Amino acid sequence: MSQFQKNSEFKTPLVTHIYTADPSAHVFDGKIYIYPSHDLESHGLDDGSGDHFDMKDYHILSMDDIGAPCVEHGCALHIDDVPWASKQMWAPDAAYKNGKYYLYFPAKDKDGIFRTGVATSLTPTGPFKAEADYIPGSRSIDPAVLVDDDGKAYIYLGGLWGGQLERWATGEYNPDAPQDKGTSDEPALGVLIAEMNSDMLTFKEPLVESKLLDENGEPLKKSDTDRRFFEAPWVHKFNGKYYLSYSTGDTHFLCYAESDSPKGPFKYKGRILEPVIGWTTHHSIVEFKGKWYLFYHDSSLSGGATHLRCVMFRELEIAEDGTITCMKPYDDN
Ligand code: FUB
Repeated sequence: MSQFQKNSEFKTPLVTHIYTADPSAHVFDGKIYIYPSHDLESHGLDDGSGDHFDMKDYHILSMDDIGAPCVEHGCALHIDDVPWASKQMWAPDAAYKNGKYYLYFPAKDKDGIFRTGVATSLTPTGPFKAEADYIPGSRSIDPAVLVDDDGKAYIYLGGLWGGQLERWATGEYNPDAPQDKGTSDEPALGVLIAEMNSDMLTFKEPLVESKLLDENGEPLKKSDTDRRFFEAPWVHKFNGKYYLSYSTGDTHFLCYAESDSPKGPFKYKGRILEPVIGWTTHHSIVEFKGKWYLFYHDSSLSGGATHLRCVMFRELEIAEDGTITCMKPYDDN
């Protein structure tokens, strides 16, 4: 065995009494906190609309150490306590700044449009209090927030199909925009990025789309479904560079791209994880005690139900130049 811990030790769901997904892991005060979606049984159709992901609250997980028991801290925020939201509390993220913890989450507003909400707490496990309205200028799904070493914070978000990113392709909301099925050679839609104001509650500037670039510096095409951005953005910093990782959606890979700037442009570098059991793949990357970990989910706990998932983690191998070794989810690699 290398210096990397055997990943078979980690390949089990962190909790099994509830379904969890989309794990955003952070180290706060020397402990690992995981901010996942809380999957529920639903009556929505599994038809590409995302309606079968009908989540209503968030439950935060924590571990004192790698290998320590995982604690589930109860309901930290319920949709009934979010004045602007109507349904579908999807993949959240959290950040710490100004002595407070911030929970960022997507949900549909009363008009059925995905927006980003923010809620605050003095503790990492909540309960969180939601702001009265969604973040002005927000749209689509899967917010992830990076607080950089200089204290500046950036939000990354976006998701195709049920995540409605295509509906904003012109900058205006078009409910009739077709879903991108990956058949065109036009440039694929990219992740949306904005710097946050120092209050962490609002964007400092409008969201700007950042196209993912190929090895020649050209935007990845919509037809390049093995590499193009679909959803689940996450940014980690390693040796001064910024790494945007994301899901390719209908091809089910986790991939990553590199940039010298937190705002991109990001150049495609490779794959992180081969497809898992289930349709979606969504993750986060975090450093803890000098090692790097990939938190991710699959649908193994429910026997493969797309919308009933479970979160787990494994150690990630990252070379000095930032290259990440691609893993097969059911091997010990
Ligand atoms: O959990 C609902 C959605 O499924 C997330 O927002 C996507 O990233 C996908 O994991």
